[in-house]
Amino acid sequence: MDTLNEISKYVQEGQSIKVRKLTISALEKGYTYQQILETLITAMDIIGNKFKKNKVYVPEVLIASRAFNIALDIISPLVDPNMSTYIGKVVIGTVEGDLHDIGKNLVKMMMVGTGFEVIDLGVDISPKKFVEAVRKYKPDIVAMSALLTTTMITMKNTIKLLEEEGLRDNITIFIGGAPITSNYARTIGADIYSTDAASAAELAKEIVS
Ligand code: B1M
Repeated sequence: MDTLNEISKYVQEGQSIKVRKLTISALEKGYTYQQILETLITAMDIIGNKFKKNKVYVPEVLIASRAFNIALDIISPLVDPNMSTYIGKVVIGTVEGDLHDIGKNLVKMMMVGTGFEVIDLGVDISPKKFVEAVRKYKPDIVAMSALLTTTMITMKNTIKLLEEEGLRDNITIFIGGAPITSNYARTIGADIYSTDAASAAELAKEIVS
């Protein structure tokens, strides 16, 4: 089995230590970060489909996600921009009540690679925390991710609170995540929406330049 197939297998099995070693080894062998990323995303797709069909359950998905994020941490520095390409500042987080962070981490990685300074607030971020972060960091863009139909509503609450606090006008609100659509983005007053991490970074770049 080649190294990429092994990474896929062990991500699916949630074997973080093996995934860490194999990711480092894959880079040493000359695999690109894009090849490794593709492998990781495919492995999560496989797990996601099994989850949907009740062939695996939350604990298995959770450990697979941990293994995914460990590998992502290893490859992320490879897409760091050099400082001269700095194009703007983004505050990013997964919305309140939502613990899904893989998509958010990918968006962050691609945005960093495009030249943004990204302040990652983490998961389960309430409207109040987004507002505090906007006051503190003065970003160009507030990026919110949601994976649950039950949590996407808090994006609307965050935009509302930013408006109430007089902070909405100077920032671009960017939203995304599996249940989000362009229609939903329009309805809640977000400025941009994208379906995937690569286009998220490209759109964000267009907005600030
Ligand atoms: Co959850 N989960 N989960 N889960 N989980 C989903 C989302 C689900 C679709 C599974 C299913 O098929 N039933 C379902 C949601 C149903 C719904 O709301 N319609 C679901 C559920 C129900 C739940 C729980 C309620 C399960 C339970 O407890 N019974 C629970 C909720 C916990 C909570 O958040 N409060 C739960 C828990 C979990 C785990 C903790 C086990 C784990 C998350 C671990 C982690 O993230 N660290 C997990 C996972 C991994 C999944 C699936 C399997 C995979 C999600 C993922 O990471 N995909 C997911 C099923 C699926 O999607 N097939 C599922 C890979 C990732 C690359 O894609 O995040 O979509 P994604 O990101 C994409 C785009 O959406 C976009 O870019 C990325 C690709 O480039 N994108 C953005 C994302 N954010 C963006 C932001 C942007 C722009 C683009 O701009 C700002």
